[in-house]
Amino acid sequence: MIKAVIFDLDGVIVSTDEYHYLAWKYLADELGIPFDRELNHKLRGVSRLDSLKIILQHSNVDFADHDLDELTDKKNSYYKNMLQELSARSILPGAKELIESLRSVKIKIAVASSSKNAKTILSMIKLFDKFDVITDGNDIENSKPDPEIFLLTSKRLNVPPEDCVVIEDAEAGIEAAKKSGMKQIGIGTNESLPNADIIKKDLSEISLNFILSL
Ligand code: B16
Ligand code: MG
Repeated sequence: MIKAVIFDLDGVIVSTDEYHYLAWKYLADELGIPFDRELNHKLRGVSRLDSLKIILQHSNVDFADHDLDELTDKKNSYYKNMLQELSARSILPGAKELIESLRSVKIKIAVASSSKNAKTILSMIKLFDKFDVITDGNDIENSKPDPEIFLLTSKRLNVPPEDCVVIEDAEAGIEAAKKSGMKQIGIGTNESLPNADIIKKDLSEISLNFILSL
């Protein structure tokens, strides 16, 4: 029986996935290397440094020619500038309603985000206090698709993996949830998340009864 729901943040609760895309696009254009939405999809749920490595690999540039820390810092500063526009209006459809209905029946809820900006974002959209546990990119060594973030979150929630369901928009996140032994719901389409057991367009398609039926 489901005792906890673990939400991804970017692209599930809040529309910051678009800012990640725009910030990487800005950096790639500056470097004169290719970057499009298809490649961006592979970066969902992946850490900042690993995302940069994927972008550089696709351009065949030599890593040694670049200071990777300088480039990830640049991308993060573009991204953080965009975050200034964030408000409660950036919360994606159905998120607030699902969070409130889970809280009303005392199902535990957590955020497990690869982002090191996750807590700032949750404060800005005024959802920080709603979760029993928030695990983010500062707490882990290995980002999704490694299961570390979900296993740590399950431990902090004191709920075993088999009683947790993960809601994710990333291929890397679905893979990480599977490896951790949790059920998963993909947010997207069958094409964007071919490995997810269940697919929903957004959180407005997920009811409390649906969660209880899993
Ligand atoms: P940051 P999630 C992930 O967040 C994003 O999907 C991914 O695009 C980003 O590279 C990663 O966080 C790191 O974010 O640069 O802010 O530390 O989807 O796991 O909530
Ligand atoms: Mg995501």
